[in-house]
Amino acid sequence: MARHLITSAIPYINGIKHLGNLVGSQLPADLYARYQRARGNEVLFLCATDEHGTPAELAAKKAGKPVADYCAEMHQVQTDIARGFRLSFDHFGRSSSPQNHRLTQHFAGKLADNDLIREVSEKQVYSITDGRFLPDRYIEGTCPNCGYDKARGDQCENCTKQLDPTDLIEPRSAISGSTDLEVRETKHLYLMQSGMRDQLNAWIDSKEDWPLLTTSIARKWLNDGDGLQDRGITRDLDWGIPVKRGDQPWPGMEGKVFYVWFDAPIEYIACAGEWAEAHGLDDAAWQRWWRTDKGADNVRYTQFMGKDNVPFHTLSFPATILGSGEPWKLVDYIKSFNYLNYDGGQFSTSQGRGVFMDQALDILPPDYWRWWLLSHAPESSDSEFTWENFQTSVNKDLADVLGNFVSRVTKFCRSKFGEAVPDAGEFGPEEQALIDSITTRVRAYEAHMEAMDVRKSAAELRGIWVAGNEYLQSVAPWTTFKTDPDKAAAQIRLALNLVRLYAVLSAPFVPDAAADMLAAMQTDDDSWPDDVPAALEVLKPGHAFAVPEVAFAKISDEQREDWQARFSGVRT
Ligand code: B3M
Ligand code: ZN
Repeated sequence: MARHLITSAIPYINGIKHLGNLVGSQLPADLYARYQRARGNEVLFLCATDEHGTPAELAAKKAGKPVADYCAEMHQVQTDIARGFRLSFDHFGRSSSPQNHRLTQHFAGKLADNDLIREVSEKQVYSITDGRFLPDRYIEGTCPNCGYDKARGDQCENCTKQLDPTDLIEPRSAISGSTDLEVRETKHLYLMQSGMRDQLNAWIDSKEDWPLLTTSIARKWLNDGDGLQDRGITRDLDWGIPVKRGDQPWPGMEGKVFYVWFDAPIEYIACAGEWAEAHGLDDAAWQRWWRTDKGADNVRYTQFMGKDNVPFHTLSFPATILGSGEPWKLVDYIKSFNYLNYDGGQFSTSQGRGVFMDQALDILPPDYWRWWLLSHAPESSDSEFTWENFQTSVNKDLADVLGNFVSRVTKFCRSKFGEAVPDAGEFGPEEQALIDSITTRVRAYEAHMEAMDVRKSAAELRGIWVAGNEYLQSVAPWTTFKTDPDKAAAQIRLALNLVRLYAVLSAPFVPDAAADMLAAMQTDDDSWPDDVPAALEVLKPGHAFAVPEVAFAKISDEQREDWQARFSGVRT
C-alpha cells in the first residue's frame, strides 16, 4: 500500500471562489485523492483557508467586521461549499490555527539559527491619507515587467512576477485610492534565498517527470536574475502571525507579523497537526506524513495549484524547508493548471465576473460541475467555460451516455426478467470482445489517473461508458429477446455488472451518481477492478437491484438562456 500526501493550494479567506479557482487546485486534487483511496492506498488530503495578509484585512474592513470574526465566518462558508462540491478533504484547516503560529515561528527561528535571515532597514510606502504603511495588496500600480496596470504589491496577476510594493509604477493606495504616498523607513526580516539558487536548481533538475508548466515557471524565476532575490518575510500589519524567533521574542520586530506567503505554505504542515488534533491523535500521527525521520520517507507528496502559485511552491517554500536544515518532506510532484476563462473574458473575483462556487451549487448538483470542469481542465493551455459547451457536454456525456445506459439496462431487465440479475445464457464473442476492450481501457484510465492527466482520464472514462452503449446498441437485447431470451439474459447480466463497474470507475469524477448507481445495484462492493473479467461477475445471478431515479436531467435551452443572462454581468 502506497501512502499519498495530497494538498491543494489553500484558498484565500476573502470571499467565495469561482469555478476557475476550483478547477485549478481543489477539484483535481480531490479527483486524485479519491482515485488513490479507491486503489486502496493510504491518503492524507489536506486543504485550508489562507487567512492572513492584506486580502483578509481588506475584506473584513469592507464587511465591517473584526478580522478574526470575519475569518471564522468565511471559513465556515468555505467549508460548507467544499462539502457541497464533495471535496473529500481529510481536514480543511485554517492558516490562523495555533499549530501554524507555532510552526511558522519555529521555521523562522531555525532559518535565523542557520544564518538565513537578515534584518533590513527598508523604505516602504506610507499612505498619509490612510495613516499607515501600505504593504502588498494595499497598494496597486503598473507592473514594471509587463505593463499591466492593476498589478498588486506582491505579484502581478498578468505575468506572475513576484513583486515588492516599491517596484510598482504609479502606485496608489488600494484602501483609499490616494496617491498621497511617501516612503518611510521600517525594519523587516529577509529570507536569504538567493544563496540557495544552485540547490534549488539541482532540485528542479531532478524532477524530470514534472509538467512543463511547472518547471518552466520555476526555471524562469530561478534563472532570470532577480526571481530568487532575498525576500521580506515580515509585514507592518496587525493581523497575522506575530514575529517571534521560535518561542522567543524577536527584538526590534515588535508589532510586526509574518508575510502571508511565508506562513501559508507552512499551513500544509500545520494542517496535518490540526487533522491529528481533530481526530484525537498524537504528534507521531501527523509527523509520519511530514517528517522523513519519522516515517514520511515513503510518502509520495503531490501538490495541486494554479500557475500563478508555482513560484512560491518551487522556490520560496522549498527554500524555507531546505533552509531549516530539518528533515521535513519536500514535494514530490507539482501539478499546476492554466486559467479557465469565462464566456469570452476572464473569471474575476475582484470584478465579480463569472460563476462562483455557491451560485453553481444553487442551480445544479455538484456532479454536473465536477464533470464539466474536470473534462475541460485547463492543462496544456487556458480553456474556456461557455454555457453552450457546458449544456452540450453535460447533456451528451452524463445524460445520453452514462445516464441512458444505466436506465436502459435496468428498465429493460425489470420489464423482461424482473428486478434481479438474470442467470440464463452464456457469454459469446461479442461479450468477450467488450470485456477485452473494457480491460484495455481500464488500464489506460489507470495510467492517465496515475499521471494526473485529468482531461485524458475523463476522455478514457467517457470511452468506457461509450463502449457499453455501443455494445448494447449492437447486440440489442430487446431484439435478441424475441428469438433467444437466454442470450438476452446473458447480455443484460453483463450490462448490469457494467453499471457497477461504471460506478466504481466514475466515483472520483461524479461521486454522487456513482453512489446512486451502487445503491441501485444494491451492493457496497466498490473494489477496484484489478481483474476486469472478475469485476464483471460480481453481481451474481439472482442478485436483486432497483431501477434508479434519472441520475442526470438534461439542461434545457431555457435553463441555459436563463443562466447565461443571469451570469452575464458582474456579481455585486
Ligand atoms: N491563497 C493564492 C490562491 O488562492 C493563495 C494560495 C496559497 S497556497 C499556500 O490562489
Ligand atoms: Zn506583469
